[in-house]
Amino acid sequence: MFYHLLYPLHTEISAFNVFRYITFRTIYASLTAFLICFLLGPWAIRKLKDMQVGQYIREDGPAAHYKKAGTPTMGGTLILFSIALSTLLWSNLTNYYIWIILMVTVGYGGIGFIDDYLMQVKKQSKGLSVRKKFLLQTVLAITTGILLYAIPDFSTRVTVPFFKNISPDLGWGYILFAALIIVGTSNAVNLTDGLDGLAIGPVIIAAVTYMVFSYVSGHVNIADYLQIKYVAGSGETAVFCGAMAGAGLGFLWFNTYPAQVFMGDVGSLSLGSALGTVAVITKQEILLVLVGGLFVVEALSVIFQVSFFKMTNGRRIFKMAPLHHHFELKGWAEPKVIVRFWIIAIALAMISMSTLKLR
Ligand code: 57M
Repeated sequence: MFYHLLYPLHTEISAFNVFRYITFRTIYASLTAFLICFLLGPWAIRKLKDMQVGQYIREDGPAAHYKKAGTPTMGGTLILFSIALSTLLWSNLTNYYIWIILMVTVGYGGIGFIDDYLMQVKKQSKGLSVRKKFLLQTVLAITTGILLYAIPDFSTRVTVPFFKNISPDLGWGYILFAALIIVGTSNAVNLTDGLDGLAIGPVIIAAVTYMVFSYVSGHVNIADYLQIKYVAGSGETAVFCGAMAGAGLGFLWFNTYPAQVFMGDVGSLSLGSALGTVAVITKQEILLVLVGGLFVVEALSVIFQVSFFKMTNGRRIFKMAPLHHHFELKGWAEPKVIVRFWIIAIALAMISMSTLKLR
């Protein structure tokens, strides 16, 4: 909004020229989202407590979690609000990608919100059924794929990290591919969200990584220099990524161990879907497996554990899945698991950035 209101005034006040720059707007989008989350956090936590949106803790989980009973959840509502407001304030609202990514993020947030609301407020033990949740996620992801496919110059080629000469063209199959990435990332972040700050930390790291990729893929000269796919208009999604990282930091202030609030499905599903969508828009789709490697490993630990459990009538590979529970049950203190997982996420982000040169 500032771009539309203030930049045109640069002819009279030359300082307003700064609103033209994506870099400037990205930094201020991060700060705005951070401040909204940070300042409204205490009020939001009080409100959630008043509404008795307290987390129920499963008795079959690690015993260390029993003391978390009653911690307010659905803090993701605040994250979503901060991201959306900050993006609307700082981005160029004529950019198609901004509306697509806002639609996906708010849409997935809505699915998570219904699930949380049924469980936490209406006290229905199951919330949305797994089937309904998956169906809604798939419909929204396929709609996103179609909207992107409909953009005349949007490429249906897939970028393969480290191999600049390999980029298979999926044609209309790209719609399904994009949907798979969005649904997969959303659920993987959801599975990771089981320790204080465990999901939001790597979400911030991935958002910052994709902020860089958004900027370079949307800059014709830099994209050409780095020999990566140029996506006209994708630079603006850097503003969204900045808002996501800022909101994440503001939320982490309250979600860090010992957490005063959890994000709930409204947070985890929406943040995961946002990362998946940015990866698709910037044409760095497969790279997300590396950038979000931690989410992938957590999801794989569940797939292997559940398959092995079923095949062997109750035997396990890990002490408990997802993987973070395994380390907790091995006796690692919760903050140790969290920080070590963050360290891995940072290392993976650095390797991912290196693909800009190693190709
Ligand atoms: C969400 N949710 C947390 C909170 C958060 C198929 C199966 C593996 C699925 C998996 C599952 O349901 N995962 C999805 C995980 C829950 O957190 C809430 O959920 C929101 C995210 N959706 O925002 O509202 C608990 O996680 C802890 N937590 C924190 N700090 C945070 O910042 O400590 C969350 C956020 C919270 C809190 O304790 O209550 C969760 O874990 O439920 N299921 C599991 O993860 C279960 N695994 C399991 O059953 N494994 C089996 C295999 C055979 C399937 C096994 O390995 O034996 C575990 N989760 C729990 N108990 N709670 C194990 C049992």
